[in-house]
Amino acid sequence: MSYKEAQKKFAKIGIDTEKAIADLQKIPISMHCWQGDDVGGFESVGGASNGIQTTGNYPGKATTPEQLMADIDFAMSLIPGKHRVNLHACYGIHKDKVVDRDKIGIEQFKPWVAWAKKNGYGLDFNPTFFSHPNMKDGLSLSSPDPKIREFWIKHGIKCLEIADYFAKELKSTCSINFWCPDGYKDEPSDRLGPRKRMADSLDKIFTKAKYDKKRVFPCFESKLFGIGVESYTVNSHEFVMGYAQSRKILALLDMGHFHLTENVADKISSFLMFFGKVAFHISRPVRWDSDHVIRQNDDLRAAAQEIVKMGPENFIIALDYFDASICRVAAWVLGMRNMQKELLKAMLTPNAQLKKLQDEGKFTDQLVLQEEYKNYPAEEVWAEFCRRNGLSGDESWFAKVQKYEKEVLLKR
Ligand code: RNT
Ligand code: ZN
Repeated sequence: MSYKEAQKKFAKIGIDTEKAIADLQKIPISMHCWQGDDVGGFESVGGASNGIQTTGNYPGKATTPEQLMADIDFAMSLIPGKHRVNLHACYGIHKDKVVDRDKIGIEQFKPWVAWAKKNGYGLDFNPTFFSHPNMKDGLSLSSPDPKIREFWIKHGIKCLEIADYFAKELKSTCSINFWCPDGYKDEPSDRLGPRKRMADSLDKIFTKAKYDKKRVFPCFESKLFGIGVESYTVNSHEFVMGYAQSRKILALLDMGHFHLTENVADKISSFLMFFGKVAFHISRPVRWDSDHVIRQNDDLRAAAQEIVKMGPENFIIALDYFDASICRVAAWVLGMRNMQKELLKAMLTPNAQLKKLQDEGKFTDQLVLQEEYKNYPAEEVWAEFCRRNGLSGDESWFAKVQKYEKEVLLKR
């Protein structure tokens, strides 16, 4: 089937494929730098630790800023549209001596900004509350030790200032996401104390930091449990919802941070109603929050459908996975394109018609059409979208990654 034929078929159910292509072009996705080096960063050679871990030892990972930037550029060249890059504080670029997290500043991020400007990327940011000796007993902002809290409060303040610098320099709003792995492996005796300390530390960060609220969007990410913190996480879903709502910041939903039977897509409309904007980590849990590359599965489809129905401009869409067992560049490109494909499929669904059927109580019609519309020729529209971006819609991007792998990645 040609694009023209697909266009006609969609037109019959009231879908304008040209509008879908134009709308998809406008959706930036924040691509996570940390898939490129297994959340390693440039402060030490130790790798990710203290509440975060990767599995796999696939060859070719980036170990210097230049390599990581080159890999991101290469991946971006195979992804249609203009996108953003999501950095973590541990990716600061240090000259001779590593500047500790409580003292980092724009100096360590100037090369990133220069690179982003050159390539037309927006930048998002994250303080790094892991892979550091000051994660005492697995706690950061909620530690009972005031010195430990003080260190991490300073880090949070510095990071908000760096985010403000990104937004100002790149003339593009910057979302900054706070995720702290704080929690306990076994049943704690006190569940309230750590949460009170967490709230107090965050309040200090948000009141002391100098940043422009119009261009910097702080987000706060919840998590049900983590490896090593199976019994209690300070920043549970309820804690995050309450804190974010009362302090007027955004709550961030990570698809991998809930019970596996929970429908994360169902949460989106409630978030939108009460926060106005939704920050999202698109990930794929497999048994635990194992950070596999996102696939075109039912969960991703459902999330994309909600994003499209609620208005993509109301979302901060960021990917978050880090598979160290496969080619990292392929992992980026595949995930980004999968996200875009699902957004496009959602745009090609006659949602107004289906909504009407729901409101009229015509549930048989709704079910039948929901299923039948899944098989409409979205691939043709995707291929056309890619063509207009100078790319091919099929798997031929992968041969290019394999060539890059042979010529660049495996020579490292
Ligand atoms: C971890 C959280 C968090 C991290 C990144 C690296 O469970 O999902 O978002 O993945 O900050
Ligand atoms: Zn996340």
